[in-house]
Amino acid sequence: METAATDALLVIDAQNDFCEGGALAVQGGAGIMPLINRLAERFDTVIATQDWHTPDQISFPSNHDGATPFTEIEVAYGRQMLWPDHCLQGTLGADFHPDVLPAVTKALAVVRKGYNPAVDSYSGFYENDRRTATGLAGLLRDRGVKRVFLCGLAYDYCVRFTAEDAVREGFEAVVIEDACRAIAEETAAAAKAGFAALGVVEIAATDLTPHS
Ligand code: VGL
Ligand code: ZN
Repeated sequence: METAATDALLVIDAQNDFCEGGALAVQGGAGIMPLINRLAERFDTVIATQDWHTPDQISFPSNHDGATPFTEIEVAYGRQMLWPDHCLQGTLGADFHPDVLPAVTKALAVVRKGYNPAVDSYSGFYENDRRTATGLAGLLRDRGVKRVFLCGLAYDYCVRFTAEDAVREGFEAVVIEDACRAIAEETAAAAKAGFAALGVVEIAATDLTPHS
């Protein structure tokens, strides 16, 4: 698959808290950073997302009496998974992983998400209420982007929701599978099914050839 000038690489939540030793560590998370840097070199447009929560974030167990992480609660916009408190604004855990700095340096924008305490946000396009837009779609359109390639963390949550919203927003979406890592097997399988249903394409990094 050849890249085009109208492609963008979306680097999803390549942050310390999603890597080994972080608050919501994804197995193998840090290991994909060198590949993400190599990918970023091949795209004219790179945009990063950054999970960016306040302490009163609704998906934090610490804000619900007796709640445990990885269980679901009912909130105003539907069911919401509780996650270990993570990616607190201004903390080391919310920083980009040091190994991905070349890609983040190349990024023309960092789109932050999850900063609304009452609504979690997996997708880089919309908060989990599915109504509040981050502005990413407009940014991409204004730049003439037609197709987005996705990499980062986590495959089964923020990569998945961003890829699916990209298609809903009228972009082609291509997930670079070996440049992602998932939180859990079962949700990774659900992501795959969702991708197939919505027309999100999956490739390996080696399938990519840069445009001239
Ligand atoms: C993510 C759960 C909570 C992600 C972020 O980046 O996939 N998952 N916050
Ligand atoms: Zn989060």
